[in-house]
Amino acid sequence: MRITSIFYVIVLLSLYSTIINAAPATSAVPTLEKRQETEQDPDFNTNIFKSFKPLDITASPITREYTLTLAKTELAPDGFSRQVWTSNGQYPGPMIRANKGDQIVIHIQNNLGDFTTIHWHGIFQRGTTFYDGVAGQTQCLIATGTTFTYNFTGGEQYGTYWWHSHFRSQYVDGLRGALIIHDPKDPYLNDYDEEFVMTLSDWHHEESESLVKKRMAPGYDGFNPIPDSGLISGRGRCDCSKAPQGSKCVPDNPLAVYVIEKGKRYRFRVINTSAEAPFTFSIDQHPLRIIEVEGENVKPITMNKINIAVGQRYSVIVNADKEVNNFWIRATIVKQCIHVTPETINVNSSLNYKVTGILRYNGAPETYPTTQEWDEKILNCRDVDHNLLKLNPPRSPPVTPTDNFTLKITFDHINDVVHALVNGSPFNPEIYDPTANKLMYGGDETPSMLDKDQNAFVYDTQNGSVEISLINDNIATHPFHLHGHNFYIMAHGPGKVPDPSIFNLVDPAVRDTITVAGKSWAVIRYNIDNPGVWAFHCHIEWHVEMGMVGQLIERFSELKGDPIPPQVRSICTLDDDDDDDDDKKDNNNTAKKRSLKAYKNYYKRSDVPNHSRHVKYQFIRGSAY
Ligand SMILES: [Cu+2]
Repeated sequence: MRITSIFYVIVLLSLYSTIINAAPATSAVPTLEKRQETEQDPDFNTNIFKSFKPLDITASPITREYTLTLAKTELAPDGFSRQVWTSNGQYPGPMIRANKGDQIVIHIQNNLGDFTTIHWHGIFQRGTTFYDGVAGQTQCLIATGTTFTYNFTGGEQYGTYWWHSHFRSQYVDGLRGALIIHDPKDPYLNDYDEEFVMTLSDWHHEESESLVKKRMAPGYDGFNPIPDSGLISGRGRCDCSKAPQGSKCVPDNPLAVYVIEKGKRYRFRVINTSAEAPFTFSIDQHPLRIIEVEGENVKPITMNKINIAVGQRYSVIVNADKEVNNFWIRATIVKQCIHVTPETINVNSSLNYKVTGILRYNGAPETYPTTQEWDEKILNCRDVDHNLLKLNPPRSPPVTPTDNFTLKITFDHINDVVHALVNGSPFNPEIYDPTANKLMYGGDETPSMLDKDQNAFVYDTQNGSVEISLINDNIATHPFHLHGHNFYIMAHGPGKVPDPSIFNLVDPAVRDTITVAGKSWAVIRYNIDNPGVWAFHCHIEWHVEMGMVGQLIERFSELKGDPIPPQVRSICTLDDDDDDDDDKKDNNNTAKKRSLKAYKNYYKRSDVPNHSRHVKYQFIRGSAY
């Protein structure tokens, strides 16, 4: 064995022993560390409350291999017991970490009793669009009882990401976790001593599938389902006195507690993993020094409160320079952004919009804080002012885009069901025949052959750039997330007509998720440098189910020559013809076949009018939201 190989093995072994302790040393495929704290407290993953340091640097990039076992488990994140869709028994799912350039191999063992796909939110998937995990766009469904392996690298990417199911509304039920890529050359490495991850989310006591059915029931005239609670890193508190009779609910559920050492500086990576809720985030008496936004280092800027929309992430440095005590962590759901009418699902929710956790200095008593909130008020649904987020080092946007599109977002009724429309059409995922399979090597379609309800936007210019104008023609706020790229935010403003005279052509903010306010426009640009099929969608999951999704087909002339790996294609081997005779003849693949059959039957039974394909559009009423 060559010395370099021995070194490699030693590095690998030491890594596994430090970050993955659940697996025996001999196991070929280690599982992620189990993060249950004590036997008295088995309901929560708790390592998310443990600080960590950057991973050891390796001489060259290495492969990091993980297994996520997905299954439903009874947990009570806010005191109320329900079936939570867990990963390795945990909610939130385990944190996945790697260094810049590492190969990340993740085996998904699907024991959910349902189909799934997993998306790596923010990772560009350069050259691996088929590992982007979007059902109906980049891959077929992972059947229950089977394993599927994602295998990708972040390349030059670093920063704070997350992973979540991208099939139906599953992530809302718990299939979500953090994904961190450390940069050994992080310019701020000396500005902090340790790191924490913190996930924010709204939480529902009813399973999301049932909420989607109500949201898309014929004649429904309310807004998105009101959450029952908000969670910080999987912990929150609901009002058990309002829980339905016969349910299991334990009051005074433990809150999220982050323990810090006085004198140290901490990098908090804060991720909004909500179905809908935007949060205003702050820590009493502790200013937040922003250093990273969605995988982009920024010139540090200090704020006391920041708004974080669904899908967005911030790294902030918190200096433990106050007296040894307890301080409130505040993640307040921005009420102004949650629309409610008397008809709205769960309108009688006892949701406490003021979600809290505790920042506890080591040595402080285990009591609740008595600290006061920062004085300033943020009462809107806007992002942190883009003009304050300056890249470090600076980068300029494309000056003359070669391709441009307009996406106009509206709501309307189709057969008395409210849908979200992109340029007049709700997206209809073709889950048996994803776009990548149609267009990439071995597929027999061209982008022009895609149906209108595929909401495809096609550009094929080498060394070109794209400009997208988003026109939000309704009163709701939409956090739009782009797959495959970060984008430059050229400008945004009220009305329906973008104003190029206010575009920032010098130093605009760059991120992968932007909030577009009600009755407003936003214009973004990016370089055409990543062939693939990229989703572009509102990250409010209810709106996704209603159709607020586009697909960007980037550099088709290269895509059509790129093969999809056999293991990815193999889960699509089943056609969707309902022919029982065929089933009898074909004894291969029976588990998957049965599974697919079950899914199709489920759809037949389902009253979710999600798939409006071949339905004649019938616009009955005017605009709705
Ligand atoms: Cu939306």
